[in-house]
Amino acid sequence: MTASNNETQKLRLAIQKSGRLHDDSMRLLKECGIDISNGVNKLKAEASNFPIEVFFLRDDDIPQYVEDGVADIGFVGENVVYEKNKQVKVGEKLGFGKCRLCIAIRKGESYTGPQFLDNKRIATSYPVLVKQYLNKNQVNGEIHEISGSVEIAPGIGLADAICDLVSSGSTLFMNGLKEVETILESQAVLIQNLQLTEEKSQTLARLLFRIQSVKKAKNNKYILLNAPNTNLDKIISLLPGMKSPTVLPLAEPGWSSVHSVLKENEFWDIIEQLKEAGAQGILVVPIEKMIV
Ligand code: PRT
Ligand code: ZN
Repeated sequence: MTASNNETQKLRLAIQKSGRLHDDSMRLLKECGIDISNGVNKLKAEASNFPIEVFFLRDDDIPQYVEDGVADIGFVGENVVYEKNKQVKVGEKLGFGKCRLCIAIRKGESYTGPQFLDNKRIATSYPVLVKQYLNKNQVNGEIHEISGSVEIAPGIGLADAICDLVSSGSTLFMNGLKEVETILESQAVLIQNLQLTEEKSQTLARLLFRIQSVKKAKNNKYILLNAPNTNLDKIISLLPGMKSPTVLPLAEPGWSSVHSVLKENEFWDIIEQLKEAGAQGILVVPIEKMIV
């Protein structure tokens, strides 16, 4: 075997160079224990402790690079993936970069459903997705592709409606527009090349395992509380836990310490019920990683 055959094939990951997804992408790698602080230059960086190389690119270019195999995988918004429509596998949702692709019209107008858009001019940077939406609804809108500041188009008489990404809604509001349809809910996702080598697939599986552990940890909280033994069964029944809650006797007779894991979204409801059932000294702490 030659030396080069012995070398690990690094998984090449494309992330956004700068912009809304850059920091979260870097943070996710860090939370996965991947250290790429060494040797960062403008184009690419290498991890010191994982067989991965990171390429920094414009988000619009990432699907093409992954289709071509210049990068093996990428982190990019679903909005870009579906607009570019490249031959890539769309995988794990990453939990950041959340937004929606919406149709918006002038605030004063009354919206009558998709037919409102018939023969209207729609300004957008997402012509492919808008065309699909119009076709699905059998509407004949006129698409005007523009690359930025889409929200000003109705105000300057360039369009009757727009289709753009929305997160807080303040851009639409400030431009006298209102959302009338959501055509895509989007967040950052992992995309992958369709022909990864066995070795790269294995590295990807290791990376995915870490990403999933980080995501699970974010969606869960660790809870510790003191429970009167008289109400222990009731309190335990309120706590799902990874298997079942841990119960330890307290120094004070008649009391136990109960430890468990709660889902972020059911957390407030359960806390209230625990208090009603006599739980005291409730501590809720974040979980850094969660391996199940
Ligand atoms: O330079 P490069 O091409 O890489 O970056 P870019 O300028 O094309 O993209 P960037 O950094 O703006 O966004 C990258 C990705 O972030 C998008 O493709 C989405 O997947 C995601 N994302 C999440 C958003 C938003 N939220 C968002 N709110 N992308 C853009 N916006 C814009 C939107 O276009 C509008 O102008 O923010 C404005 C609306 O925001 P609100 O909060 O006022 O509703
Ligand atoms: Zn872009």
